[in-house]
Amino acid sequence: MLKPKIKSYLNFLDNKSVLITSHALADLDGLASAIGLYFFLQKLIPNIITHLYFSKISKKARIFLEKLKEKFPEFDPVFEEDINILYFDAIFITDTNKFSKAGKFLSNDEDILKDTLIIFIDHHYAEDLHLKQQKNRDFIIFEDYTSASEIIVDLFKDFQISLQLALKYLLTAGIIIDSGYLKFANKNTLESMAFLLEDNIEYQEILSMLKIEPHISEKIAKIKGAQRSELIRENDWLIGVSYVSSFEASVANTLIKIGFDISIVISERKDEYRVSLRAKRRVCDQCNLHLGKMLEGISKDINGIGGGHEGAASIKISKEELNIKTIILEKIKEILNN
Ligand SMILES: [Mn+2]
Repeated sequence: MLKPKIKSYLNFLDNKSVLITSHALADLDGLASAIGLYFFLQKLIPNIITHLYFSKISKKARIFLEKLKEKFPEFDPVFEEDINILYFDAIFITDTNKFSKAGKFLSNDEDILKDTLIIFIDHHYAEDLHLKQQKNRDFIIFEDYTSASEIIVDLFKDFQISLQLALKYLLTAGIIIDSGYLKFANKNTLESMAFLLEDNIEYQEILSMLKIEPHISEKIAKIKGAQRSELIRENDWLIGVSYVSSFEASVANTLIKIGFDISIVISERKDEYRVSLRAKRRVCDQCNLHLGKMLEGISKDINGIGGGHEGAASIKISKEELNIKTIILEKIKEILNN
């Protein structure tokens, strides 16, 4: 499916100006898949004009990229500093399945871009989005992949295009992060890893490049989040609910590490709530719990933005919604009791 699809765009993309970007606050997988695609398209289509742009890059991704450039000074994907979105013939958005998740520089202007071809490349659950036929919109979605980086690896493989060493490091890092250090890996994840690690790549070196001592504020958030956590028992499942002012995702992971089966961490920001959820694989499997799908459903009811994976998802909602905790908890209990 991948190769024919890309082939169908070859003629169109020749001599065209193409923007490659990722979701808002690009993480390592977003960054790696976008940069990988940038080099792939350059090699595949000789006369394409590629532009890379990220409105914001997460700290972890930024630090990894800095370390990578130190190790490979010749690796230098060019990031645009300022772009005019109307300038491009096509826009690729990686690690993203819908417009609203792309950087704000795009999200405010979907109508303006109705004549621009936009291709989403993603591995997140996408409802029936990719089935909907929309003019100038295309979706390359592999829901069973643990990372968008793996889709890019497939592109290089399918078209037999070689990857520079630095890019292999970067894509490997993208896969490691999104697969939770391979905890959520499947056959495809490991095949992609094996392909990338063929050369003299030091896997352990990539792991150490990924290590960042958390800032003291994050460590405090984790500790406070754990201290404040409320234990709710539903059958034999232990649900942890906690409140922090930031680092909700990190705190949600911490709660799972200390023994909760499901964690819900609510962070009150200036004009919205951000809620991170995590669940152990066992509860997802046994109870058919898919946090991403669940939060997408809740989003529709209460007008939030939510989604994600089976065992890790998040939702943003306006502060007018006063009982977000109850809404999420009720939904989880309903699923656990089914
Ligand atoms: Mn991803």
